[in-house]
Amino acid sequence: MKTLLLVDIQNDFIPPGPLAVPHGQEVIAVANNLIHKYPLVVATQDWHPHNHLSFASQHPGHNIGDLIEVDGLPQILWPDHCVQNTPGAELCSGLDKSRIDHIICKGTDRTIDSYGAFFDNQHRKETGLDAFLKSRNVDEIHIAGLATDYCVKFTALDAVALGFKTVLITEAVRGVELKPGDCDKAIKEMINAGVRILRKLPLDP
Ligand code: VGL
Ligand code: ZN
Repeated sequence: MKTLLLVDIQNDFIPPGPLAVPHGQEVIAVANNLIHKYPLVVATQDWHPHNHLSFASQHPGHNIGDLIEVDGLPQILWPDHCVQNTPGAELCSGLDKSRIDHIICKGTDRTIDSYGAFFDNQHRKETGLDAFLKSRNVDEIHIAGLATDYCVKFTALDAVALGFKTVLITEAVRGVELKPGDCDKAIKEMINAGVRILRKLPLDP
């Protein structure tokens, strides 16, 4: 069984959100088309407490984009984003939510960031996505959403490592690209790990 995984298609990641992914809004229409082509659709939400330690605002003297250490792990500092129960954390208003079967929240622990949909960044805690997909006999995951060089990448790498056939649909993802080339690099990493790349789904017969 196949599932479509919609990664972090949330208001704060779409222009003019605080952590807007350039052209992020373009994935909404693509996702709305894809949603009808899968028997199961799962969405993730970045879902941070207001004082999450990935926020630059929690580290006086540091700026957005700085790389620091939190709890012994490297951490890029982001603008405040996807704070639990705020409009910015909601799935984008244009996204067709009626066909989303299950939602996974991540990044809920103040002290640790969580780019991937399966685990936090230390692989200490699971989000429940693996167990949910296995309970539905899912063996193949097709990934769409934001951001190619962070959450999408880590989700795809973890999916392969967990034994899922994993497909990245490139027309349905966009990246942050803090440094030029980050998205290409992320896609190469995914290919090397065994992720299949599909530009778009084949047209209906
Ligand atoms: C993400 C940065 C911080 C993402 C989440 O969804 O790619 N990026 N939090
Ligand atoms: Zn986040």
